[in-house]
Amino acid sequence: MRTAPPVPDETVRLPVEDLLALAGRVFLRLGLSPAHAEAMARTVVAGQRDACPSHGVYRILSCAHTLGCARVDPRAEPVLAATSGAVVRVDARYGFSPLAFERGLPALVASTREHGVGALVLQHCFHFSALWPEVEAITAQGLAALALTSSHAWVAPAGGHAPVFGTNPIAFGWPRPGPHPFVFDFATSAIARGDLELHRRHGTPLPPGCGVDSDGQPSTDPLAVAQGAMLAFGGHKGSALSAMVELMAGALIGDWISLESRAFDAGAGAIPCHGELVLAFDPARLSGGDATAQQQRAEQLFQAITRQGARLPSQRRFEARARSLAQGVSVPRALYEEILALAD
Ligand code: NDP
Ligand code: PYC
Repeated sequence: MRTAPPVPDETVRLPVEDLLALAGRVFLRLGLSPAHAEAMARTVVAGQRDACPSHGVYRILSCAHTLGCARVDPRAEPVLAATSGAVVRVDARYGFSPLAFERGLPALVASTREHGVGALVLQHCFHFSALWPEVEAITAQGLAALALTSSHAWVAPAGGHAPVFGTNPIAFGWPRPGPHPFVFDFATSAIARGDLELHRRHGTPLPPGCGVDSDGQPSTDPLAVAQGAMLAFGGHKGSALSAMVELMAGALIGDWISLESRAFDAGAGAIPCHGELVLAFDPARLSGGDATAQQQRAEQLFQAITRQGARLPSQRRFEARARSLAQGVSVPRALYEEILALAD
């Protein structure tokens, strides 16, 4: 089921570098430190470049809103704690998450190479991004990765009707020979909140099965669902996975679950504030000594999928990336003009 809203007809195309420069300028103008502005620009432009509109440059608007209403620190310097065993911990100190991830990545890679597995714990961050840029940064180092984060309590548990869970994405990456890793990254809700917001912005209905209104009745009206509850994908299975994300990326790491993040927000509608857990695995260390057989098995699996005409996750995204790099990144004109206005 395609849950993303239709892309508006009128678009502009910009070279990646130009869009990066514009996004960086806006973030600086909004008061971010240069390090945060650069990390944030890289993240939102990667999303736009890869045709992920819910986590592309549209997020500049939600960051601007958050800076106006929440206790985010736009200049917070993330603090990297001393590595303890295989665990690397970064306190984002209520800044945005991309810089905190970038600051923790080298220590995560080193820890994973040393122990075979590594864990990066991000705490106290305002988190708005897709997780695939993070798992791709890890697969680029020849490591496998699993990333989990909670959000605001927007999603009802299967069988219930009141929001408890965040949209709680799970992303996984496996390094492969060649330019692209195997990567998937999805919300455990039937639709990502970002896509719900875009449906609302464009005045289009949600696909059926994404949420209920405040009386618990099924609804395709994005506003009614925002005021009621979103639903997990796959019924009780998505609901259980979402609970796992709350436990692993919230309770386990000593940070907020989505109920707490939403309470902290107190109706402001800001970006959620919580933690993230990123796990990394060194295939060479875990293979039991036969890394070649390990890689062959993985490739055999991918071929068995693609040979029958099925596609691998992220293939659409990688194709969009190639297109954007060759022809420029497409941005809806109305959104582009809103972003330009923030730069002045
Ligand atoms: P989608 O449902 O769009 O895509 C999920 C994954 O499935 C992607 O890897 C996608 O690859 C793949 N896929 C889609 N269709 C197929 C297919 N036919 N065959 C094989 N693979 C397929 O993702 P969501 O809308 O659930 O999530 C979007 C983003 O929202 C994610 O990046 C997530 O991290 C982010 N998010 C962030 C949150 C946060 O708190 N920070 C909260 C919730 C979501 P492809 O992209 O190539 O289509
Ligand atoms: O799209 O569900 C979402 C989301 C929540 C926080 C960032 N993205």
